Amino acid sequence: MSEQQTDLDLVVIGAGFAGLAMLHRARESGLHTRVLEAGDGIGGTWFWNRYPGARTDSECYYYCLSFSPEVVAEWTWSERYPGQPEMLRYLNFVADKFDLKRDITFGTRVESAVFDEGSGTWEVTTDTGESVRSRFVVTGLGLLTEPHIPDFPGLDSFTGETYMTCRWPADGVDLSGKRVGIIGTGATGVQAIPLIAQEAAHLTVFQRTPNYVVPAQNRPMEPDEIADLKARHYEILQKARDHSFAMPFEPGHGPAGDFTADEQRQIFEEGWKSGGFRFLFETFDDIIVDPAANESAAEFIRSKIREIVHDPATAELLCPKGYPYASKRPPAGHDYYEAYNRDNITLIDVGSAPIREITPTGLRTADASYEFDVLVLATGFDAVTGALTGIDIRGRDGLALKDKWADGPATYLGLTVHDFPNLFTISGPGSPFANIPVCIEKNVEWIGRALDHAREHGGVLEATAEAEADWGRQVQEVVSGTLLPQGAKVHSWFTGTNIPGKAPVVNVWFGGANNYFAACDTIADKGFGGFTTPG
Ligand code: NA7
Repeated sequence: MSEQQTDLDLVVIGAGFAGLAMLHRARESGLHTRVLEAGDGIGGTWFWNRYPGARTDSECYYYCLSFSPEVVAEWTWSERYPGQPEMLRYLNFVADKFDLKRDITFGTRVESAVFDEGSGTWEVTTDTGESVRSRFVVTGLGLLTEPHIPDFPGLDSFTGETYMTCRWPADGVDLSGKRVGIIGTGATGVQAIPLIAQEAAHLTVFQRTPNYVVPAQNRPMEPDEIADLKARHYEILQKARDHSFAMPFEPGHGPAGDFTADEQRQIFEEGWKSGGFRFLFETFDDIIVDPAANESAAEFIRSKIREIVHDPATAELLCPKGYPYASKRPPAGHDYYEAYNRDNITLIDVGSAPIREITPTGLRTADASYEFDVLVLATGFDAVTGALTGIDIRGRDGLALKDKWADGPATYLGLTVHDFPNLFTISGPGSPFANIPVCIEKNVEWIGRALDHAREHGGVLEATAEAEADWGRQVQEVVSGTLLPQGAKVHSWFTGTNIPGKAPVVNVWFGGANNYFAACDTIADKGFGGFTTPG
């Protein structure tokens, strides 16, 4: 028997960065809110991804929440790129400071959310048999949530231990003395491989597509630096909000073509030393739009790989070719290429000889068999849409979101969907892929205003079909001027092509996070054009 509760203003799905920020904002508007969270604790991405080496790829002082000056003042980061345990401690610090957990129900997976036209409310049901009725629903499901496990024949026949990086046991895994095989060299695999190699007796890496990995250049944070960053936090935040990828970076040196090859190399060297995304955004301004600039950056990275990796055949296998740098989400490395100089690591190219099956003792590719005791799957996510379509969300006339999105997602601002009134999707498809916490907080601010507006105008806010179609056109148009769509041919989650059968469309906004924030603010300032309300 399901219990029914009818007195909620807002149900928030997910208790990661987005859910926590939304709950805090909703309380400011006096909304009776409940957060439903599948995990047994808060954290979302940082709750689930506990694999060795899991850490942020953005620097700590802008990969954080800004809504509370007290939190900014009181929390002190230890590393430039915090590890997963530190991120989880941070989010718990925020949640505890504002007593957020009292409104969060853990261990509760939302199975469906159905709009009832008669009452203008949503009925949300969970895997614990509960049913709650609410005027508004906000999803804070994350972009990279729904795990992708490739359909390898024989996966169940493996007699050793199998672990997904994104479901790594909280108590860790003892890999000492074991032969490990890992499939996947995306941002996750790139973080995990050096650490697994340190622990395991032997590590075999199965790589389908080599990535362009720039070292993150992690280091401890210094006390003076921390004090300075805290003092300037809101200035830094504004700088991030003014940046196309929501990072408080300096502009690049201009177009790469304005510089000689030697000058370019010197600037790339500086970017390499700065680390991570600074290499992409602070070297030249045209790397993601100009093929020649991109190839210069790509060739610089290849030269580094050849310099670092001693075995020339392994180095060549690690060199990405045939697709532009950053057209797949580029990982940040922590002694990644250096790991291949160990004598207990072997790199196998499963791009040219694909994995045919998992066997009881390992796996078989098109041309060889490999044995190991532990299989690690770092095979990515059904990104952006997967977590949303995994819930049976139904709008007007019983329309299922997954049917509406069968040929690709359609949203207005990545935040709302025509025919799904009062449903808001933080970081939904068509919103920016950029430094996520900054994007989340802008989304939350906007949704907070939208909820206030809806309550003042009849209680229902819905995107028009025209506004949604126009936004969809803009999402596709802005990306067509970049090299990013070319990543589609090498299974990029930006374009859905990492998932067999998924509609191959760009599902994030690449027209600049700054431009997106401005567009959202303008729409709210002008009274929510592109939306209908009853009154
Ligand atoms: P990614 O970046 O999607 O990487 C998944 C990896 O798994 C990638 O190397 C894939 O190769 C590999 N993969 C997937 N399916 C297969 C099959 N069938 N055979 C061999 N290899 C396969 O996910 P991550 O978790 O690493 O990173 C996700 C995001 O998290 C990242 O972008 C950051 O934003 C944080 P492929 O490259 O597709 O050839």
